[in-house]
Amino acid sequence: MPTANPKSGTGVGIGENMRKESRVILALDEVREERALWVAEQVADLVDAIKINWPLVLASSPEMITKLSRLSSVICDFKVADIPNTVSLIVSQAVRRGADGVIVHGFTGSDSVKAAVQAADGRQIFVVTEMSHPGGVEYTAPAAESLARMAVDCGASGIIAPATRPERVAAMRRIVGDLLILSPGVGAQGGSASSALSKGADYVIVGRSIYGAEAPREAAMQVVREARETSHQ
Ligand code: O7M
Repeated sequence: MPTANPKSGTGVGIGENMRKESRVILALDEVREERALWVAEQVADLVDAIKINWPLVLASSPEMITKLSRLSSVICDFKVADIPNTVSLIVSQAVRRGADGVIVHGFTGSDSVKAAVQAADGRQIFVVTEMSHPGGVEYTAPAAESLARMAVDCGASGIIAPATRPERVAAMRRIVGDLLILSPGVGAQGGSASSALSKGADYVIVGRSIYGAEAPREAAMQVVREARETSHQ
């Protein structure tokens, strides 16, 4: 059975970095609000954070960020891509709602990424480098190395790199040193947790194969088991 409040149970509170235990982050793109909350409750003690993206925010309300933050660390995946002033406004509002981290695009340039880091006020900013879908090789892949270097220079906490191309995770690791690497594309997009983690990812991001499963807790446990086995190799 899920525990009541894993966030307080592990001492991860507002403004603190997310824990690193299972190394699995749930991408909660479920648009049925009730089911989304049920899935979150089912897996909150298993995953290190819950990532919320536009589908669930638009299907419910920004209040969902606050609700989820009572269960888990929350990363707002708004892939913010704008001028520094607008970036700063968006990041501040996400933090005000309870976000522990916010994901931004890097192609907007270093001034926008620095504005995000400043507005995050101690919370974590993650910068997208190469995207995991097939189209990610067209424009993001050629720029990924320089986006990763820029993320380091701007004081970001980490980057996003594709589990669908684990060798690219390894390439990004060589650039970012000990910055965090969060790796989406596991399961539904064809990537595996073990290959992304063994190539240098700190966390894998998993969506449909957990929240879309008939038994999300069992599905999450399966990924957590795979991640744990990889960590111990
Ligand atoms: O496991 P899935 O495919 O159902 O979900 C993957 C999640 O990761 C989903 O929320 C995507 O928006 C996100 N994502 C990618 O799939 N690919 C990327 O390159 C980047 C992200 C992401 O999280 O960016 C921060």
